[in-house]
Amino acid sequence: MTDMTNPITARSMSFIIEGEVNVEVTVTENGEGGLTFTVDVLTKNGMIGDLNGLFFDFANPGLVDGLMIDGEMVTNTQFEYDGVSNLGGGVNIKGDLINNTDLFDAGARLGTSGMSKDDIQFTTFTLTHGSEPLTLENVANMDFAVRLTSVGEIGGSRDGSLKLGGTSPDAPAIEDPVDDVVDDLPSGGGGDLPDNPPPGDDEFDFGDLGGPGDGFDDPLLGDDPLLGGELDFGLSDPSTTIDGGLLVDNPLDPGVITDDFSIL
Ligand SMILES: [Ca+2]
Ligand SMILES: [Ca+2]
Repeated sequence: MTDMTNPITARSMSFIIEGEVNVEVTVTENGEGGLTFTVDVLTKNGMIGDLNGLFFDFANPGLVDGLMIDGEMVTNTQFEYDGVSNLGGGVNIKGDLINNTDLFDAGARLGTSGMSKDDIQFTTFTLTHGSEPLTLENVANMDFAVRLTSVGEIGGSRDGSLKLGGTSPDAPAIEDPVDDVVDDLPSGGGGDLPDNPPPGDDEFDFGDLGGPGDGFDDPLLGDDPLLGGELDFGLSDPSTTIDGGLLVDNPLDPGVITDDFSIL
């Protein structure tokens, strides 16, 4: 189940590949590390077409080989950096929209060519990677192309075909819906506690504050009152674990962690 409550993993962007028909592509982070694509043929001047394939560039060359596409109408896929131009069955883009130095990196063939078996004006598929989560940045500002056959007036002969190209936009900014002292604090602090939480913040994460020597530099132990600080998260949290064992701060030997609970 996609967690739609987290905008960080549910960003979406849409753009239109324009031509004799327009094709709207929407890419949405699915909350599980995948990108859900929808491809929608928008009727233009009474014209429609059968979607045959979508080609696109991918920002990270190192991830291309691990990509996968899954969708009900997907009948073939290819992934090869600068190596995808022909998905078979006449679904190719070679020589029309691209130069030979930047071929497409990914392609999904959709249904069968022509409208006789499937007349696809809308479809969806999911792009994932075998080991890495994907974000919109992977497909933002990338070249896209769409292949259509059976292009023509609705109800007419529909004997045209199209190869259309376009470019995806910037990925929308990641919103910061949860006030988080770590990224809301000014950078380069010297380790002093801020006087108050920044507006909208309701808690601090002392373990992440400052750097070495600031008195808050151990996220497990927190600061130690015997060393002049005010807080001791190690004592207040006996469940703190290192390598699976229970450890506590030793009040008799400040700063030293131990698994000896008798000292408490
Ligand atoms: Ca490329
Ligand atoms: Ca078809």
